[in-house]
Amino acid sequence: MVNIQKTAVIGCGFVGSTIAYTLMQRGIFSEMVLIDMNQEKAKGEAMDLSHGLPFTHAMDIYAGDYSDIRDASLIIITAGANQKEGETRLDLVHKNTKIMKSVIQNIKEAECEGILLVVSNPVDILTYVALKESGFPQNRVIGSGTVLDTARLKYLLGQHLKVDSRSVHAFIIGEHGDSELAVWSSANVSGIDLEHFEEIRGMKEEERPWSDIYREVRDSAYEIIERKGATYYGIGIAVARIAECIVRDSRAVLPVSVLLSGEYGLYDLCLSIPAVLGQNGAEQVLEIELDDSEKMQLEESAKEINKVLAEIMG
Ligand code: 6V0
Repeated sequence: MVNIQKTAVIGCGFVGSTIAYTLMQRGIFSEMVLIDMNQEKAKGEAMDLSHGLPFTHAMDIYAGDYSDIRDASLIIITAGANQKEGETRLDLVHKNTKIMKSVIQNIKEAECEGILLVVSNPVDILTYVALKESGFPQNRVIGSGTVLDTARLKYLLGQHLKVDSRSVHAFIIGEHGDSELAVWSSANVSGIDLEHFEEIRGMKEEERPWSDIYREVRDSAYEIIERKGATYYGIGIAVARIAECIVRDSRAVLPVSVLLSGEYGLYDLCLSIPAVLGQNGAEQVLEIELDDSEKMQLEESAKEINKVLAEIMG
């Protein structure tokens, strides 16, 4: 039996502990188990977080092992090496594939029925590895994908257009990495296309910085890692948002990494695409309108992923 109010975080480094901290503040779970191969680290994080509980919500937070996650409704996987300065996400693939396979083996042995949410990078590749190794149905294995990149895009557009980023509707899709793309053709502010919104806000055409904004989104992780060594707050909040959609069965549309089975003419790979998220995980993968150039960019992104998949799954 799955306990909808129980989650597990596997990997308690910068990202896992920040996710745990964010989830604790949100009050969406009543039980959270932390697992790390460094058990003392998991224990230390659980102690530190628990000391904040008198100020937040009633819940149990503890360090555990795989026998504790059997009834968790959501298993969040952040175990693995992070990018070092100058490394791309795809550079991490060999070490993190090995780690993902061992984590999934443990999850399988625990006979979990919950949803797997992969956060470790390269996330699209590792979501595919998790899906194949677990044998879980495709709706139950998702990656955090470009939810964070999309938030970065909305934030930067909000700054440029001088509007609350929550009123901006736009997606980054494709690989959570260097080949991702912005879907400019349908980007809008509350139904008003960006160029018209710029006019309304009194901006001139020559000030239009779309390509700079795209580059800033794509390269954000490199910029942050160069300055502070790792990224974790943005992804912490992005993962909490995904968790909320699943636990509350809210059916929000977020660009998570999911298996494609013919959508956009692509098969048998995981890529970040808008999907309806609810208690069953990715309930439906959506085919949003793309213009010809966006379709081509998505195909190029899929090619990059397929090259790596051929290497590690072959
Ligand atoms: P970190 O701080 O080095 O933490 C990794 C943790 O994983 C450590 O505590 C390890 O002990 C633990 N670990 C390693 N192997 C295992 C194992 N087999 N079982 C259990 N625990 C294990 O890294 P950080 O937290 O910064 O990053 C974790 C992963 O998240 C990396 O792959 C990052 O690249 C990735 N990120 C993904 C993002 C996204 O948007 N999807 C964003 C930021 C980072």
